[in-house]
Amino acid sequence: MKVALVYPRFKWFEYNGLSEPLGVLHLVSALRKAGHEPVYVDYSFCSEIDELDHIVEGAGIVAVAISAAAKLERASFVTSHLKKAVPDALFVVGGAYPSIFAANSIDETGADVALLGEAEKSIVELSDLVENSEDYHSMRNLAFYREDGSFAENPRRPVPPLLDEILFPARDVVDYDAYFANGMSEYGMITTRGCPFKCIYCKPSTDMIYGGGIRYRSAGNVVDEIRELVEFRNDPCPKVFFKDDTITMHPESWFEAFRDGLKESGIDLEWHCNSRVDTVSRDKIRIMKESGCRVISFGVESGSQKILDFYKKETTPEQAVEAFRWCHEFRVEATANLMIGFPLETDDDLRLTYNLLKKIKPDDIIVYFSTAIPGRYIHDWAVENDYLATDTNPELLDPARNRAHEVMNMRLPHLTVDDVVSWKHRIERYRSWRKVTSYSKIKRWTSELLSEPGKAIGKAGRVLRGFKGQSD
Ligand code: B12
Ligand code: SF4
Repeated sequence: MKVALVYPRFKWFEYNGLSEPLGVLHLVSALRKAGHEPVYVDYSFCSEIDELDHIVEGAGIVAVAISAAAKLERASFVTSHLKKAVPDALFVVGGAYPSIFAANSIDETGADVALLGEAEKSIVELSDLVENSEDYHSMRNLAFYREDGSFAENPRRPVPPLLDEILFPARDVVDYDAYFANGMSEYGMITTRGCPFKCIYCKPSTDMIYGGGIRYRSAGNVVDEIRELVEFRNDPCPKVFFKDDTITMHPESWFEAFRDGLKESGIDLEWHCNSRVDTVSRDKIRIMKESGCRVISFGVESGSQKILDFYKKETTPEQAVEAFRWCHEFRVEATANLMIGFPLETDDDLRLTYNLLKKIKPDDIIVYFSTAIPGRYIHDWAVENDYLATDTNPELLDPARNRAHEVMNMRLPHLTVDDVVSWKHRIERYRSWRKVTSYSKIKRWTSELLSEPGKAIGKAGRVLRGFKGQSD
C-alpha cells in the first residue's frame, strides 16, 4: 500500500539549523522492507502548499511528523490541506510531540489517530491492517478518540532492545543537494536512543519517545552506515552530526572500535556531537579525536552549582573545567551550551556562569533562554510555583527562537528580562572574543577563507555583530 510520510516543515525557519528528519527516514526503510510503497513528502523547500499533492495522491495512509510544539501549527496547516487532497486516506500523526501529547496532536491537526514512540514496527503493523481492511483500533502504540468521544491510548510495545537490527534511514529519498544549498552542513546520524539522566528541563519527554534508559548500536553497525553513506553520496570525507543525546555514554572501547573500523574502511570522517561534561575522560576525548571528532557541544548550562542542582543536571562546574581542558589539549573544539534566565537565578549566579566561561575558554558558546516546555518537569514546576508567564503561545516553546528574539516564557522574581538580555549580550561579546583568539577557530576560518571566501566573510560579519552583543 502507498503510505505518504510527511515532513511538514512548510515555510519554517529552523533557529537551530536545518537537518534531515532521521526518524521519518527510518520509517521509510521499515515500510519498504515490509513490501509497502512509502513516499517521502518533504515541504522544506516548497513555496506553494499544493506543490506535492501529486506525490501523495492514492495514499492509503498519510502520516505526518511533529517533532515539537513549535511545529504543531505547521503540521495542522499541512494536514488540513492534505485532507482535502486525499480525503479517503487514514491520517496519522507521530514523532516526539504526539508521543508526549497524543490527544492535543489529534485535536490540533484533525488526524484520525496518533502512533506513539518509536514507530518502525507500528507503522508497518498499521499499514498491514489498513491494507487488509482489518480493524486496527486495538493495536499497540495507537491513540485515538472512540466514537463516544473518550480518548484511548493503547499500551505500548517494548522498545526494540537491539538497535543494530533497525534498518538504516532511507537517505535516498532526501534531496540532500537542496539541504546543503540551504545551510545544512552535516549528515545526521544516531548511535544510541534515549538518555538515562533526569534534567528537569528535558525529562520526562524523551522517555515518552524512547521508553527511558539508553540503548546502543555497536561501533561496527555505525561504521557500516557511514560506509553506505560514503558510497551513496560519493564522498569519502563526509561530515556527520551525531544527534545522540549523550554519545559519550559509549565506553572508550566503543570509540576505539569505531576509530579502527573507519580506518579499515579508508573513511576520513569529520564529526561533531553533544555531550555532558561528566561522561568524558581524557582518554575518551583523545580516542574521539583520533576517530575524526572535531567539535563537542557540552551542556554546561550554568556556572552556579545551585542552578545546576535545581536543573538536576548532576554535574559540577569543576567537571566542566576538566572536560574543556582535555578538549583544548587534543584540539577538539569545545562548545558551551548555556541556559540562562531560570526563575531562581540571581545576578550572582549569572556572574558565576560568566566567570566559568572565562575559565573554560570555550571555542564557541550558545546561550539559550531557560524555557518551560510542556511535558517536562520544569513546566510542572513553573506552573506549581506560578512562574509560568501567562502567554502560552507555542512559538515561545523554542529556546533557540527565544534566544534570537530575546523573549522568555517564565517570570523572574530576582531579575528583569533586561538583566538577562544584558548578560546574554555580555556573553555574546566574550564569544566573539573567543572566536578571534581560539586556535581552532582561527585555523578553520583561515582555511575557509581560501576554499569558501563567501562563507568565511559571512562568519567574520557575524563575529563583528557578536561584539555588539548580537547572537547568530
Ligand atoms: C535533531 C533534533 C532537532 C533538529 C531538527 C530535527 C529534524 N530535522 O528532524 C533541530 C536542531 C532543528 C531541532 C530543533 C528543536 N527541537 Co529537537 N531534537 C533533535 C534530536 C536531538 C534528534 C532527533 C532525531 O533525529 N532522533 C532520532 C530518531 C531516530 O528518532 P525520532 O526522530 O524520535 O523518530 C522516531 C519516533 O519519534 C517516531 N517518529 C518520528 N517521526 C515520525 C513521524 C510519524 C508519522 C510517525 C508515525 C512516527 C514518527 O518514529 C521514529 C523512529 O522510531 C531530538 C532528541 C532525540 N534524541 O531524539 C530533539 C527533540 C526532538 N527536539 C526537541 C525540541 C523541544 C526541539 C526545539 C523546540 C528546541 C529544543 N531543541 O529544545 C526545537 C524546535 C524545532 C521545531 N520548530 O520543531 C525535543 C522534543 C520533545 C518535545 N516535543 O517536547 C527533543 C526530544 C529533545 C529534547 N529532549 O528536548 N531538533
Ligand atoms: S538534557 Fe541531555 S543529559 Fe539531561 S536528560 Fe536531557 S538528554 Fe539527558
